[in-house]
Amino acid sequence: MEILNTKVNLNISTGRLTGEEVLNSKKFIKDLKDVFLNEEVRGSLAGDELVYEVQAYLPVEEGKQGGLFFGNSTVYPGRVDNEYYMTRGHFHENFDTAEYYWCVQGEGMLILMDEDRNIRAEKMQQGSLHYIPGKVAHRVANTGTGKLVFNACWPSDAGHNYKEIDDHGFSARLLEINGKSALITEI
Ligand code: PAN
Ligand code: ZN
Repeated sequence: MEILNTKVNLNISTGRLTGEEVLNSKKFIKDLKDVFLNEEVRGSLAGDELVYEVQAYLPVEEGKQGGLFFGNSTVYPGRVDNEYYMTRGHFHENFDTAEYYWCVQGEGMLILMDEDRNIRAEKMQQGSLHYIPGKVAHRVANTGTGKLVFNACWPSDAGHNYKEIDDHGFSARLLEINGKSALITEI
């Protein structure tokens, strides 16, 4: 019997993945054109400011049925005008595929929008577990002062449909109003 070390390791305190097969991607202010409500303010911010980064472990080919992918996302604290730094958000390409998110560190909000554009949000804090059903778009905003870290697990045939959100956005935005976060229907 062969006993092997795993190729990838997860630091369960920090949520960070290590290993040669881990993919890394970063989203800077300059990459997020038209994502935030105030595009003028976004354009005036330093383009190389990091908004979020994602580590991913894809042990099987993307699109393959039956596999699972694992991710670690970090959303940095900050705002564009009064809108919190957040992920672009997406539906899954394979529409009816679900996903788990769980929060490792920080404070934030998971914004969920169903196919009829109904919105709800779930508070994220260390240990919060979020089941994202199929057919539901998902986006994460950092409402805290430190980084927000969450891990995720999703099916390898889920895929990402960003176009729908690029074209129509979410029907509500998480804004800071009088020092408090509020989910505001598109203004
Ligand atoms: C996550 C997200 C990650 C970044 O791994 O892809 O948090 O968000 P965007 O993909 O919306 O930029 C996930 O939901 N995977 O399916
Ligand atoms: Zn997803």
